[in-house]
Amino acid sequence: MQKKTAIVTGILGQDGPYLAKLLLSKDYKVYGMIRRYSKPNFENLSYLDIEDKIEYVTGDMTDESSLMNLVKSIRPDEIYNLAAQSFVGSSWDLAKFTTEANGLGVLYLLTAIKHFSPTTKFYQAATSEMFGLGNVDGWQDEKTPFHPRSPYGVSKVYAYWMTVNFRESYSLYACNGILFNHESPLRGIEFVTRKITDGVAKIKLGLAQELRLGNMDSKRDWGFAGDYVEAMYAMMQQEEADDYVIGTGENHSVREFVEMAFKAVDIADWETFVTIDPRFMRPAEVPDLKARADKAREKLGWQPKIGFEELVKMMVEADLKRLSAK
Ligand code: NAP
Ligand code: F7E
Repeated sequence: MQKKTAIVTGILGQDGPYLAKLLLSKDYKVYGMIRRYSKPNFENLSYLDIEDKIEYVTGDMTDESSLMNLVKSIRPDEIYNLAAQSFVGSSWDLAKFTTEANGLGVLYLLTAIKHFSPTTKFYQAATSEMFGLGNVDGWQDEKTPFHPRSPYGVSKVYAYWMTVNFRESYSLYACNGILFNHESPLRGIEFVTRKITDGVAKIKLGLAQELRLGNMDSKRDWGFAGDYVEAMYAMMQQEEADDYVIGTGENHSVREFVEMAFKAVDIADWETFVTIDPRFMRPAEVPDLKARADKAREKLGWQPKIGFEELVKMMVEADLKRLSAK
């Protein structure tokens, strides 16, 4: 039997490698889309030992013709669109690029599917940042109104509705995974969880004396990226395409994350190491996110396996190991 094929955009990021590993375990041929670099960084793929198992193809979310060519020449069974300017903090300074890559890029991909490969299934990496201030009694689910608070959130709302619209207009199998924050040892260093676990590991090893952070009060529903890619895959194997909220249903403040990370290295007087730095405050904040993922549990049979404490420990230990090896 012929292997199933999938294009994964954003293959070099955090989620790309976890998803690719899952697809490879299911015997897919995986095409990983990367931009044109003078020196690409395959570190996350080699961390999972799959660097040599991917077929790399060149494309850029801002370059319509590159996406058209890929869809036309590969005509894959599935496309997982994970590529994005995903750092909320930079999206005010890079508002146009963020809009083009995260918003228009999705329109280009959907249009390419419609014209050249209408049976290809499409997964869009939507996000809890679309909710922003929106909540119902402190929770967010598929029916909660969007009120994004950053150019990143706005760009993802555009992509979300374009995905829904192509599903409704052209009967494409196109779905949105509305994923809440998910983390891992592969998380980019500028995101708060990895910044904290890397900083705490450095302090423990005597390589740094302080950790500078912004808003310690905001709350996030943090899960493990390895669990969340299973939900992406499950969404693409249903009878009909649909949109799903994915999260743990438990949230914690940045302060609690910091406390837990220091606890993992047996440092009790953690407050002496933390400095609040206004440079890391945002023009508008998303204060509180908590997923009600009942639909995913009922329809996809999905639930997270790794809890908050285990996640923090996993990330701190990975950073200690990485830094000690240097
Ligand atoms: P990530 O680590 O930032 O990875 C994103 C990838 O997209 C990077 O490899 C980046 O390439 C690539 N990319 C950026 N601009 C591009 C462009 N113009 N053309 C092609 N590729 C481009 O993000 P992640 O955490 O894996 O998240 C995956 C997706 O899920 C993103 O769309 C993100 O917005 C969304 N999401 C993430 C979370 C989360 O908590 N992690 C939650 C909800 C939704 P370079 O390596 O070249 O920079
Ligand atoms: O911030 C606060 C910050 O940058 C989390 C992306 O994957 O998840 C991610 O977006 C919170 C915010 O992630 C620092 O103000 C305090 O309230 O780790 P973050 P994010 O903005 O939630 C969503 C679901 C996505 O879709 C995004 O792609 O932590 N915070 N001090 C800080 N944040 C950072 N980065 N650095 C600080 O020093």
